[in-house]
Amino acid sequence: MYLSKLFIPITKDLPSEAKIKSHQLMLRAGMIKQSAAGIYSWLPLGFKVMKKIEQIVREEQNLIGAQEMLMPTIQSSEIWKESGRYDDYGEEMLRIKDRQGREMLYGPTNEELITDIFRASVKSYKSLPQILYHIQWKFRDEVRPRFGIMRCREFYMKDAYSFDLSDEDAKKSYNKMFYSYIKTFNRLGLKVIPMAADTGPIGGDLSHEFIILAETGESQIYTDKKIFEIDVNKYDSSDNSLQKMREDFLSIYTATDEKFNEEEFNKEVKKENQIKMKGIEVGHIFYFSDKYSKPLNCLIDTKDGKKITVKMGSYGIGVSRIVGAAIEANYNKDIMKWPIAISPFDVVIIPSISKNNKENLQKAENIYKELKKQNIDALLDDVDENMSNKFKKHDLIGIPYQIIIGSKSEEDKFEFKELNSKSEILNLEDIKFKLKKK
Ligand code: 5CA
Repeated sequence: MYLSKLFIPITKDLPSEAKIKSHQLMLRAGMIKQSAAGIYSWLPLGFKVMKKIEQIVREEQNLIGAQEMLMPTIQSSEIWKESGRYDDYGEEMLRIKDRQGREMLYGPTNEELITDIFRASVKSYKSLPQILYHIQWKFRDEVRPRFGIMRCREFYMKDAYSFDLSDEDAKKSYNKMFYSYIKTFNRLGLKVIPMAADTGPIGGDLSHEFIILAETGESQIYTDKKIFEIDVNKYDSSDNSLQKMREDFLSIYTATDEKFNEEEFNKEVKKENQIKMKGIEVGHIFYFSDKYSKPLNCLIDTKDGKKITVKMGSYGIGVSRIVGAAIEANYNKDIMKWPIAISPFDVVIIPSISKNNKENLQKAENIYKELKKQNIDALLDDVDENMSNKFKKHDLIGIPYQIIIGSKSEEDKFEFKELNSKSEILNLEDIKFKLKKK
């Protein structure tokens, strides 16, 4: 993509409510545009990042055997009345009447709808276990939407639902999802901490939040650095291995404000390992047994002819929130550096251009074509402006690698720079090799 063709309305003017780095950066780099309070349009650059996150989430869900489907955003109130949550959900639920006067709602989550689909389709123990998921917009009428897309009203979520015959099996599904989440966030290039959590309006008695450390987070976190040393690749998806993984995580001190105990923390965690920081919740998993299947009468025939309620859990990832969280975790001293897996482009080519010297642009175009052949997604900054402005702009866009064609480059060697590190002078073959390795 040539930068001159990219729809990227970079702006300097920021609204006063843009208080945190990610909100400011996303507006300034033209990634999103607010269309109403807590409701945003995703412009090409922001959309591209979000789609990359979505695809990694999808691939990791598929790897544990979860099956993708798609449920609508608009739901009927009937099933919510059956579960008892139509009244409980309160003002956070956006309620709509259709032309027949039927009560509808914009889904804030899908436990009821998926249970309704399941009870109509599955009757026998032979069809279990199952994990179904979709990636769909949700609406929650937050009292105080803030921080841009981090706490907004309309947001994009991956929500998965597991169905099992027994509570014991349901906990195995829960462990599988726990494992998948750690792998997902590792692939996204984000350091995540699983924390035992309260279940809130979703319910149940077992729940974990997945938190990314960032000063602007809403949750206070206390933990031990050792948590980042657990290598999830040493486990596999067998029940025993997953149980061991859960125990290994459990053995390390983690607490939010509500559960924090200073004395315990100092006893269990060495001073130099102590982390006391704010964090952003990017995922949340719940095990709630038959909280929904019971009122919705979702019954399964067992092998010995009995009828039992199906045991369930639900598992959310805030796909759109992760875009902001990744910025909060990586934007430092006015320089943004995307983790390569979710960067909007793999590399940006920045030629120094002037009206009477088009030679650098020509070189840049040749490099661009070469990279394209190798499936390397490059952005070519063909805009005619001075290099210092260009660098400022790219500090904002945050593509982690730059090929600079200017005063330091030679006939067939170019300046190759990873953001926040020293540059090297390399020929194109070496640059391609380096980029391919990333
Ligand atoms: N049904 C369950 C799991 S599928 C559920 O809805 N869980 S949740 O309420 O914790 O939401 C899942 C994830 O969505 C959260 O971890 C968070 O990352 C994201 N999320 C929740 N509310 C918002 C919001 N207002 N704006 C942006 N993202 C949000």
